[in-house]
Amino acid sequence: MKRRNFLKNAGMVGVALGTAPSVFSQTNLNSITSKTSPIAVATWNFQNATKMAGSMLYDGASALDAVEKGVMVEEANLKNTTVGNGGAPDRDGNVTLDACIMSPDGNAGSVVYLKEIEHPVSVARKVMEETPHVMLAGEGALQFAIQQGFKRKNLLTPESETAWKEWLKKKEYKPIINIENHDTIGMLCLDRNGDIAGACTTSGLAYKMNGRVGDSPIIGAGLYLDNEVGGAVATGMGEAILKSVGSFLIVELMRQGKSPQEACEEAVMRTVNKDPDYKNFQIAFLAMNKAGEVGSYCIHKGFTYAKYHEGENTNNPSSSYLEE
Ligand code: SD4
Repeated sequence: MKRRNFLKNAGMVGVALGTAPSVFSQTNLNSITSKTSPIAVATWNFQNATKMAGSMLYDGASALDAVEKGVMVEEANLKNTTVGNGGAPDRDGNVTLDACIMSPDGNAGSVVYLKEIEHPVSVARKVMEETPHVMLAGEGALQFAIQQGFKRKNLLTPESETAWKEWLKKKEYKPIINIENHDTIGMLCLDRNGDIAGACTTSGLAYKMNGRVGDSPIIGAGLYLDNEVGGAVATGMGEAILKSVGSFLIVELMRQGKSPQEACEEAVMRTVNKDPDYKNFQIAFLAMNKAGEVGSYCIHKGFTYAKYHEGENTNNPSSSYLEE
């Protein structure tokens, strides 16, 4: 019955398969997904990123290549103070970056507390492809990046430095919902073969404690996917997302037959029901299943996601638990 719901939700009634989604044969998967045209979705209004990834997908690129190049657009964007170059520093003035990537075969790579490298997502991909590990941190991650040919760069822009010095005058650590700390990019791509890949990259919460790592580079929290089911990404207060392992939860709920929308709603409600402080922070999830259905949900109004599909690049408001 649950499997039937999954197929129904995915708009594929009539595709008769005798097994649960988790055990679909590759042949059946391919026949399902070849009906879906490529899609790129990303947290927030990052239409330059979805355009990059989406056009690559339509040109035949793999989901993995498209998702990496897509999020790199924001890593290089100096105006985005929550990702990559130009990211806000921690309270001691260090710009430390977190990123992860997952490929359709279930492989994953991640870097945390990486300094001086503009494209942490590409280092995460190298961790995935060139090492026996999933995650590298701090000094080790930097050493590895340099060995792989990445160049060191000062990522603290004069603008970010000025803002940080201004912050130091009061040292008030209070993320403002949807305004401060608002531009982490999590992206999911579905390619022509029907394969899904995902990435998530951030400089984390502005003026965080030195050493703090959020949800974004943690497989299962900031990003999770299973190529037999779909994927999910998260943005917002990383501590809350870490505690619910939200992206993993969403993928497992989709596996059980929930639509991406229903799964995102249930994940947000876990936090709302358990954390009495939920009105004081934002969390948001974005999910896509194998049929290209997309869902999103957040606590506070204001979260949007970008979507590139069949030449159309759009910004889409997410529904929210609270109306204000
Ligand atoms: C973090 N989730 O480090 C990230 C912050 C974020 O948009 O999403 N900002 O907690």
